Amino acid sequence: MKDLNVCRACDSKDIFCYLPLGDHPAANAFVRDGNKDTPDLFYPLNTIACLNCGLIQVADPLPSDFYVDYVYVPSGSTTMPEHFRALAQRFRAELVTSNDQFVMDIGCNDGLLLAACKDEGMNVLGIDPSANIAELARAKGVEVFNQYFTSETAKQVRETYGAAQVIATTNTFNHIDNLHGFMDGVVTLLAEDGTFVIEAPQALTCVTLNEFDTVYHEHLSVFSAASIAALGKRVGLKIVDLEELPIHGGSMRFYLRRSGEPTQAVDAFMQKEHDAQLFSRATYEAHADRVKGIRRDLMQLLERLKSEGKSIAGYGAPAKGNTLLNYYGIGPDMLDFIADRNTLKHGRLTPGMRIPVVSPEQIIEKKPDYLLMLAWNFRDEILSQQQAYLDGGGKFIIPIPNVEIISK
Ligand code: DWN
Repeated sequence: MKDLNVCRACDSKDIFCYLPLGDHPAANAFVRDGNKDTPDLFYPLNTIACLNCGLIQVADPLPSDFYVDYVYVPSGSTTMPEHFRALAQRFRAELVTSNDQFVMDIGCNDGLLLAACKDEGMNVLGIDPSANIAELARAKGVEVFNQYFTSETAKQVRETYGAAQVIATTNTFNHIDNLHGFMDGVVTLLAEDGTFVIEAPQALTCVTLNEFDTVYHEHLSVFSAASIAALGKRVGLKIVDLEELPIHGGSMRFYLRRSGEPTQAVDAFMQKEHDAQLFSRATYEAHADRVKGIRRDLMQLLERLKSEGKSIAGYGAPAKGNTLLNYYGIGPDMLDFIADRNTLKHGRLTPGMRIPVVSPEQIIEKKPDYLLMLAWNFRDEILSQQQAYLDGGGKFIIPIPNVEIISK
């Protein structure tokens, strides 16, 4: 297992582990029926902060072919298709000036963003290593270069397809161990006046809203604006604009180009990170204390409800849910099942705590008294979708940013 001796973004040695989460299985390694007798592989999960650039990071233990058989698709919510349609419209309006220019999406998954770009009349190419998910993108008419993105594949793509006017990467940049090699590939592939667009969860909300569960072996990094600036500077790119996004508990979208004046939003957000003390050890120690406080409150609540004979299940089987369940030690003795809409997860067990994942119909059938909402980042969508459950007297427990009970 590789240790992290210097920061993955800025090479600083001023890094420290503020939240050792113990040994965890890979958060998306949902156990197939046929593998129930095979023990899970566990890896240390130590959350580390860089006090120089504010990058939150973990060491990368996952096997190199981990993403070839993948279960996550963004289409499991109604929020994401709308989100990507708006992004495609911004590309059309501001970044792509002619139809022969390419929009490339690294980690294109099921092609949700590129399909929206095609609808806007743009030329698109997806780059993604996951063989099974790439088929979903191709079914949407999106061509996929089915490989990991490295500085080597960047050369191949450029030779075959030419330069990219826009290179997008959404919820993938945080999966990359060799960020420097990735950035070298980006500047190889990017047109001279092209734009590199990074969308990923942000460090500031991760720390201030106690979102410790969004850090797991797949999510090697949670980015501050300062860490993105450091990565860009190394290859001659600078942040010219950025947006704060409410999705996934708080994300950022960064626009990087070789030249151009940064908008005011860039300086304003950099100042916000300083004002929030994102480069001070005390900020992370306070976060770790709050995370332990949530454990105390949540476990006391679950144990009391169980002692009162209440039935409890889970709603949403996100990867982040497995960080929470494994760190807090919540298993099938506490949650009868976890309901999730993503059929790729049905009939599987959650990694580590081995709780069965079922279709949401089971909620109507089994009528659990309480549902622990592990997909808390889709709180509003789930509460409106599950109104009938609430009307029937069911209650939700929301664990992040603080333990809360929601009833009718
Ligand atoms: O970067 C990543 C993020 C974007 O997505 C990946 N590395 C892994 C994945 O993380 P996650 O699994 O924590 O993501 P989500 O999108 O928070 O997962 C939500 C889960 O909840 C999905 O399995 C779908 C499910 N869901 C549901 O059953 N009913 C979601 C909604 C909105 C619903 O109504």
